[in-house]
Amino acid sequence: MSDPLQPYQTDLISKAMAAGALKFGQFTLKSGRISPYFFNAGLLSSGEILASLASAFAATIVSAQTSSSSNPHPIPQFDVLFGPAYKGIPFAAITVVQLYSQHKLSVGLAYDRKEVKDHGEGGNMVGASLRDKKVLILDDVMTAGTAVRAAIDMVKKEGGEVVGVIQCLDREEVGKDGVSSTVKDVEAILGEGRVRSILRMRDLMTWLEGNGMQEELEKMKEYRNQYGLK
Ligand code: OMP
Repeated sequence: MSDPLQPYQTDLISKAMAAGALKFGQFTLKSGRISPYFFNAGLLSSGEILASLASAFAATIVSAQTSSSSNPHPIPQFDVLFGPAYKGIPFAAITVVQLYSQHKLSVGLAYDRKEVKDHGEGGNMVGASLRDKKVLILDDVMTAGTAVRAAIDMVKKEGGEVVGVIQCLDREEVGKDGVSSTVKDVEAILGEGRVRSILRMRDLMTWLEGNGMQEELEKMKEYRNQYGLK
């Protein structure tokens, strides 16, 4: 079904389950789809779990940048990590620290605010300038790609070049038209191999299988048949 899980993936899934951030049941998504699972990244909210998340994000970025036969389209070097409001902000912040402390990679941090500030420095961007910079976007979940497209537009508007997108969870779903792949659509804008994630839906299914959660796995299969990548 999927590659074996990396230790950092298993660690993150187990901790997300324990924190209630990953739930199985019935949930209505932003897209209106009724899903048998939901990932609420806002509940990844303790020092212990954020440490796991930071190391998983940093490991995923570094491996995405390493060229090999299994990674023929590596993500290029970048200057700034951009975390869209709100959940992307703390996640990008912990990841720039981890990239520096664990991988000796120093990049800038930038994020937006949803409310435009009309005094002081003004505008809605905070942190490192994006102008003429290579920018990697980091966010929590991708379903139909609406949130990530908005972030790409924001970076471009600020004069940055988006070199890739990194998500905590790629739900591996088709786009709003019900046919196209969300990842492929975004990669059509950014280039092949430019969208990466720590976890994909198939990894959650592998985890469910390994943990004997058969009922949840069956519901995931049904959902994938309806909205998953064809
Ligand atoms: P798209 O904009 O359709 O890609 O959906 C991504 C957004 O959906 C995320 O930024 C969340 O706001 C929300 N979401 C989750 O947080 N977790 C999920 O498991 C599913 C969704 C969702 O509504 O699709």
